[in-house]
Amino acid sequence: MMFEDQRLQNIREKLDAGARLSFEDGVALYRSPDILSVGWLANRKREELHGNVTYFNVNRHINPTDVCVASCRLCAFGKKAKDPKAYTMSLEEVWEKAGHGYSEAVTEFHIVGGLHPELTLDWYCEMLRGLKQRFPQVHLKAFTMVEIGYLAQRAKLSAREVLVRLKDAGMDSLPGGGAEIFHDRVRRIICDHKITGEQWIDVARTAHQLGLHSNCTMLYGHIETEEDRVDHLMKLRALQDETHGFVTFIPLAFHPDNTPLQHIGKTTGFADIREIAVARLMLDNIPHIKAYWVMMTPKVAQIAQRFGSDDIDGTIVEERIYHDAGATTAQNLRRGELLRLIREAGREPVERDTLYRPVERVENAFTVLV
Ligand code: V47
Repeated sequence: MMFEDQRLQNIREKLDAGARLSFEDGVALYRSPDILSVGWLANRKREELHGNVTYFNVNRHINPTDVCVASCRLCAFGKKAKDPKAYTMSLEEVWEKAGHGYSEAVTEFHIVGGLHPELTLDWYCEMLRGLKQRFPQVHLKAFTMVEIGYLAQRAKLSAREVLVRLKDAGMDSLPGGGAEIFHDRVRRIICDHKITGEQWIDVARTAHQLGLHSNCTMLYGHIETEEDRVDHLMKLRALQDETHGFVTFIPLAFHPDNTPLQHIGKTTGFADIREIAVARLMLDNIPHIKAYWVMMTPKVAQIAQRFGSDDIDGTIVEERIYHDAGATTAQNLRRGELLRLIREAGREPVERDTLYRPVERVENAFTVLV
């Protein structure tokens, strides 16, 4: 089979020869109208890496505070401390929230929040210790690189020192948020109060050097160009060559509702699917590509399982960041529904823990097989 689009045909020949895709190849993948051929290439790579398996997990999101000193235009979640609608949980409330709806099935707490001007590094360490004490078997995937950078600035410590202390207190890995688009021109407009793209990469490098795995993300569908997206993916790929610390890449579609960028339209199904496929092809060294159903809807996340994705996130309990920005998806998907979505896509569902070890149900409980 030959592709009609000559640029795609060249890319296919490069991939057949085991060569790495270039910046120009990335732009061509974004610009080709032939989404089926782009998807075919991505699916081939996905099956090479993961066969027929689609991974999912069972986690609970905990957002201890929405108070944030930054005022990122992309965000509908953060609030100023004096806003009557803002909230900050006490430590007891965090621990209580973690236990609310908790069952043996939960293998991960995903913990992120605003950049709070008063909560200290010690407070966060105590929060982690309290969670580990109460839920010793649950993996703590906590704090974006942006939160680490802010805690370091406030505590007048290096990011390394902050990471060491949080790791000692129980942090097991880091989620991928806060990366947005690394290019300065875009960052100045959508998130000018956040650490720079270079700083994000530096914090991730340090985390990986300390033996902590992390995820990585890219926020697309706002004011960025195709070149900005390829640049972002190539920066992630370069760091991964160095550290091998990234586990999963998650493309995040911008949700404009309730943000100062409301005039920007929502992403389309075509754009969401293409993002998964291009990521799979450009990020040849990052093991997993997640189609986050909360953001893309379960229907699109299902189709993504044939366009390069091997992960659909999971039965999340309570999500806030996307729902504050207008997401109308359910806040959780029952296990049975998730299994049906995966099976109807012709894939074999495998429940995983954060580091992709299979989890099996044994006598009504869930244990991790190592
Ligand atoms: O960093 C914020 C994005 C991210 C909006 O690591 C928005 O497993 C769209 O990183 N529209 C947080 N996006 C979510 C995140 C994540 C999600 C699921 C799994 C993992 C993981 C990480 O959400 C932020 C930002 O990029 N975000 N506001 C918005 N209005």
